[in-house]
Amino acid sequence: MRLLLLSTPVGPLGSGLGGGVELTLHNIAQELHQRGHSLQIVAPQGSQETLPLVGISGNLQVTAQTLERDAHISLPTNSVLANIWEYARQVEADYDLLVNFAYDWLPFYLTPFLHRPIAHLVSMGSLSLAMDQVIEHVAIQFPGTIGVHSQAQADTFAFAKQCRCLGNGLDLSRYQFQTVPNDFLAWVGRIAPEKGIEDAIAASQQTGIPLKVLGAMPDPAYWQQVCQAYPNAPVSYEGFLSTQRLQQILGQCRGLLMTPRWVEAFGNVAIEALACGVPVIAYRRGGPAEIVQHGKTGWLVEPDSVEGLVQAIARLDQIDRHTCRQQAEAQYSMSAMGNRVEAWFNDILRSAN
Ligand code: HBI
Repeated sequence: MRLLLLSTPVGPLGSGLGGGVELTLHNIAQELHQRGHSLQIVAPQGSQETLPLVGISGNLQVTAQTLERDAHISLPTNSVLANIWEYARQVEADYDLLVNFAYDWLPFYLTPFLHRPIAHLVSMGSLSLAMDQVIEHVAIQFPGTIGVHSQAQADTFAFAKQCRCLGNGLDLSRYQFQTVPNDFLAWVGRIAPEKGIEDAIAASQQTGIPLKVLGAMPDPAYWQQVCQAYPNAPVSYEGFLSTQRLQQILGQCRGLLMTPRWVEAFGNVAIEALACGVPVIAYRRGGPAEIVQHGKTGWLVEPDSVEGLVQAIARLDQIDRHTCRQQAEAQYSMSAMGNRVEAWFNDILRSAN
């Protein structure tokens, strides 16, 4: 297939501004290139990518999760999103399929105006009425072209049944399996209210087991406030690390705690832990609840229950760390994800011709 991959407009690839979708786009591109498909990535100027890439200038888009549910659609002047899709309109005839990674109104609205089929990989759950409406319109008019990462994410939309669940995938060769853990737990993610770090810290204070916190800290004041609430908790902040450093520390821990307050669309961190052989304790909420195999590769806990976390921590030793790595290899490798994505693209092309 000849594929045109259109990236998120919130930041250049490699800047981290695009969050999980940067890694998802790169992994899908890498794997499909490996399989002999020809592809071109289109992304904001300044993007880092080893594969063929066109950098587009213009002003970045505001991130969707900071908006209110009734927010109007907005575009800055000289919008990089609009410029990306003007480029797509000019070159679409050279490709069989366009793949949209942006969680933005414009690509969905433009879908009927373009001539080539478009696969939309939706990276988050329902966030606003305007986005729900425009995605639903495409889901109905172009059946099978809306991809999501988990059923829980799909269920946040009225058109859940029209969504194609793709899971996600990682380059597992970057994650080393570690058999014998040290005596500490880990929490990994952006330190923000929707991630529920307070509960993980409370569990660490109750069990007395040290907790290592890894991830971006967008708001240090929030972190201070959380630490003051739990002065005796044995918690240490390790920083926002590269994958190499992250997996080194993550692989040594007895278990990963996932305490999301919101519906995580997927939970890449859960499969990073499994790849290192680390059991995952997660609230039974969102994507992580579909990843963790209760009692086999971790424990699913009553949402927002610190007591539940504490009881699950006591049962971590019942989990075989080899089983964790095996699940990552079976379901979340580049080839497993590549099979799901390639099948999705083939189905779209088949129904488009
Ligand atoms: N916001 N407007 C907008 N567009 C995106 O593509 C987008 C976003 N916020 C976050 C995001 N993409 C990615 O971090 C997802 O992986 C969550």
